[in-house]
Amino acid sequence: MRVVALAGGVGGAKLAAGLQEALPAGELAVVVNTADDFELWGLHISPDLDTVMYTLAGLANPETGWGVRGDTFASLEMLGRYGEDTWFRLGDRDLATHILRTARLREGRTPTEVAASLAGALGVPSRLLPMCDERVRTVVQTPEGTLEFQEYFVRRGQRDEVLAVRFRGVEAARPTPAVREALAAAELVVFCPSNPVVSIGPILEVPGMREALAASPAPKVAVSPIVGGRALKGPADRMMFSLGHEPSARGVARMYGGLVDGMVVDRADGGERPDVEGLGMEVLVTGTVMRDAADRARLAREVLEFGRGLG
Ligand code: FO1
Repeated sequence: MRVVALAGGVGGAKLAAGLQEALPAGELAVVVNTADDFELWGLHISPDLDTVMYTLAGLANPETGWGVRGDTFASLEMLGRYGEDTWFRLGDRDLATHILRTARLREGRTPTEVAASLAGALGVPSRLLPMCDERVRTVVQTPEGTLEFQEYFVRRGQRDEVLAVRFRGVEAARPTPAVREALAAAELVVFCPSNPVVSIGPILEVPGMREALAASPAPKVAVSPIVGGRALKGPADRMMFSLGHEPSARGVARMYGGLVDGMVVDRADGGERPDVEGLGMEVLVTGTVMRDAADRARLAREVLEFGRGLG
């Protein structure tokens, strides 16, 4: 079954890994948010692409979900000695990825080509697809002013109230041919449990993406990243609330209204089933919290089965 997953960072990567395990090699393509990308010391950093890549390669740090397992921070310590601000924790092994990505982009390769070659070298059997090849940057408007995404997310620890979110440059972006082909050939599209505002949001905002999704004959299923009114990780719940969305599985379903045929909600939110069904969606109620590899494999199998039933 050819599956396309839309994913942001850690939560999305976990379900993508479960899907990869449940499917024959080569049947999964993951379309990844690249609006969190930024530059540091002249290096191009793609946090969500790398989080998904390391997770699919079995290399991710299990404690954080991002970065490389067992990584060391000698380079960062040295940068600190030079007086540099080291708030963004780049590990030594992780740095190799950024060095190579940056070099290849400077040689004129596209982000799609670079992602494919890096993931291929790490033995990832799935296709890792940046949402677009153009440069898109999430900026967050807060009471303290406009912040770059990683400034808001990592440096300031997501403490600011989010008044608005913008994806700079998105107007000029387009889904890549690889993304279009994957969607056209898909038999199921899965919206991973990633932040609907800043992870899945930018993917959907790429002009032409909603049309490509609508044109795909595949059923579409979303897994709610909100469980019991709370985001499992990160600021999705507070962000949804301050932007006028209800922080609930139902609220996520409303945001995806008209785009998905089915919603997977946690048992804690089973009571929201009638409201989600009222939006014209089928609902699967199950355990959605992925604590370990067994959880993500089970959830992935259930999502695939649910999706097949919608087809
Ligand atoms: N997230 C953090 O909270 N702190 C960090 O220091 C940090 C470093 C980092 C390095 C490489 C990488 O690929 C990701 C990293 N992340 C870090 C995660 C990442 O910035 C965010 O989780 C995403 O952008 C949100 O999806």
